[in-house]
Amino acid sequence: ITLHNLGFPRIGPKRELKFALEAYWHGDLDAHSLTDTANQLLDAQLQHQKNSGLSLLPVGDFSLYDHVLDTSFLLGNLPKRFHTDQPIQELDQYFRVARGRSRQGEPVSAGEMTKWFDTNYHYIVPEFDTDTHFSLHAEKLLAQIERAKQTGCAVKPVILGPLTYLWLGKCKEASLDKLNLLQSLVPVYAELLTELKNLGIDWVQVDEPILALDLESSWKAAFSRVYDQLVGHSPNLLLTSYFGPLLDNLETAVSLPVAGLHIDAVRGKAELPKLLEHWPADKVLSLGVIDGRNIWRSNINVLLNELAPVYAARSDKLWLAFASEKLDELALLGRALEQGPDVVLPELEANARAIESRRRSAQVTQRPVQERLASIQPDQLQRQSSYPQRAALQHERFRLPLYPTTTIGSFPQTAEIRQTRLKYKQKQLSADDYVSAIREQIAYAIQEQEHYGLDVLVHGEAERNDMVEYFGEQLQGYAFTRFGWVQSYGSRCVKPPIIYGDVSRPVPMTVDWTVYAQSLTQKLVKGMLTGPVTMLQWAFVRDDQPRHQTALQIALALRDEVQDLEAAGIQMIQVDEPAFREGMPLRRNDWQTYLQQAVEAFRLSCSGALDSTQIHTHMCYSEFNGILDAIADMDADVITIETSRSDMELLDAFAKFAYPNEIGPGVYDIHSPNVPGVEQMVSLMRKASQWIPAERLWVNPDCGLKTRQWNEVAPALKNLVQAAQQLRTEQSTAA
Ligand code: THG
Ligand code: ZN
Repeated sequence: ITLHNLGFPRIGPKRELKFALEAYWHGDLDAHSLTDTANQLLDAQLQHQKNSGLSLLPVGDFSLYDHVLDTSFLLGNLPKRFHTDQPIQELDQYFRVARGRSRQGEPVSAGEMTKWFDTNYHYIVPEFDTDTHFSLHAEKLLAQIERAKQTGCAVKPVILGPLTYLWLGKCKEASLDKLNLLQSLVPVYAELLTELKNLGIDWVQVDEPILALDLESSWKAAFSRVYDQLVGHSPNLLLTSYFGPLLDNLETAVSLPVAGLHIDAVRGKAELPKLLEHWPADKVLSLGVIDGRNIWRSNINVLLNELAPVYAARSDKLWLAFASEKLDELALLGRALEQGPDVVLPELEANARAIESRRRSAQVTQRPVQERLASIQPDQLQRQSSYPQRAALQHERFRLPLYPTTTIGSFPQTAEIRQTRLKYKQKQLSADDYVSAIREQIAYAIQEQEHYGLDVLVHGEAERNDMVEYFGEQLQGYAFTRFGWVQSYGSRCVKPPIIYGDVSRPVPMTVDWTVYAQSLTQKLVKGMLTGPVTMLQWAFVRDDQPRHQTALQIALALRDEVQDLEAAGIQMIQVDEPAFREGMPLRRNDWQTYLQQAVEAFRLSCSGALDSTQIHTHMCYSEFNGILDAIADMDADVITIETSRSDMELLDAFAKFAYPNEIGPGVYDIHSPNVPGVEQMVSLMRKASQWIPAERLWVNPDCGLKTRQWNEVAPALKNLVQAAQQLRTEQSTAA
């Protein structure tokens, strides 16, 4: 049996890559040292995989920022705005596209970022236009292959397939059919594969995860055209699909002339019999049998029972794979299949005991939570009055100017703030001293915001490590890891909490900090919560009850928090749902159920608020096409969204849909260190006001500011306030 994995976490067990990158960007590390660190990490990762007994090592999955961006470089596809006559180091050119600037260079708009399928990972969107042509730049990949060969193991290069690459990209010209680009793209892939063959590579993993999506027939048809052209002078190709079952793409995938096919046998388990029925005897079938999307231990004994007949029927052409760390489970499974379960009986028994003890744990069930869940009433799922009625009350109460300004919630997480939290966690700081230190930070954030002239303030979230982890830490039913880092984008990582049991809120979670912030200012302070859909989506969720049930438990806890904030005098409360869109199932067939349940959970968390309390929500990087009715159905009074990197294009959809409530389209791209100018923001808002009436527009950055520094935030927000003032003046002279 061949054991392999599809890729390996690249950031390093202690986030070594993150720290090296950030040091490089700050000018504390030179290019040579960054490359050194990256190579050391890569070597360690390869060694680790080798030691786990893999038969094939993946290479090409490692990246300094993002593997889709690497593919754009590999294929020579850089947007024109990055072309420059200046001599520029390749590394700096790379970070210009990723971050909108090189180490010292002039700012440039960064490549757009968007979510990678239904995950919390973001990739840099390839850009295409009618002039796009491709050329091969494989030096980096070839160098990595050389390094991997040093291990003495067989090496399996991993590349993003041509169809998925095109599918992920974006055309600046609407008239361009991306599939037409295949003509110039496929020869470049062919050239690459020929080179790999000349290097003596036996297998190449070609990732085509779009096979887990609903594809139009033109895209399905393109698969056979493309792969017919590619197989000729290539090493063996392992066409690789993941993120879900193949469903209607199964015939397409099976009929391709490639030497092997990898499928997601966790989410796609149900179609395994059908696949085996059609399976050609000479073709490799690789099964992704270990869940890479969750942390729960695999039930090896069950897997073994399922796989034993498959193995018996076709042992020579069966591969088993896992995409990340649980390589030991994979090794155990491989040995049990090959040598028989008796050889590894103690390990199998230990696995069974662990599974059983989790099932029986008394920590999992909380009766009162389940009873409350069972007695949810329909009136708990809607606000007392409709939006127009609430808006009238709220506007009367708040008396905000036209184009009110606000921020999304977080302010810079300075080294000092991180130190404070760390010291408190390590008990080097007493609870009293911790509270004073955080209060000082809150006071500073409030004072700064007043100074910039913002209309609606926030407390700044100095007490929060992460918007999901922070709440999880205060809820029952949650557990945490110390080093369970997952890359989110570039150097940014998150540590998803683990939901293992029924969720409840022992005590209020945000009330003290928010009330303190409000006590410091005459302006309104917005309370700041993370919504139930996002709390669920960004955690490792228990797999022993339906996800929706867990979402509703979280929603009930948040509902209590909303009511406590309100009772403490807070008049605006933001319930963030940045993961709302990413939680969407990949297949259209499953959307309706998801959306209905997601909206229900959100509404359960907010609808306890009075009409005169303004509920905000926020979403990042969302593609709203097709889900606007659900977004409207959430019935938040105000929604702030990401639009700045996409030039307000998104608002077109909101306007066509006639979105009924208030919107704050982000005008400041906070993912880049660049400071936006007043004119730039005014012109974005002018564009917005062509689509949405000015009375329903807010002016704000497009996400939280925790990753920025105060010296970037201060000029940017002053400009933002000035932009709003200019818009008000324009509006009143026009009237
Ligand atoms: N939290 C979680 N997921 C997210 C976001 C989040 N996904 C989407 C979006 N926000 C991604 N953005 C970020 C922004 C900043 C950070 C992570 C994701 C970040 N992380 C710290 C770091 O990398 O240094 C570590 C966090 C910590 O200190 O605990 O700053 O906000 N769950
Ligand atoms: Zn955001």
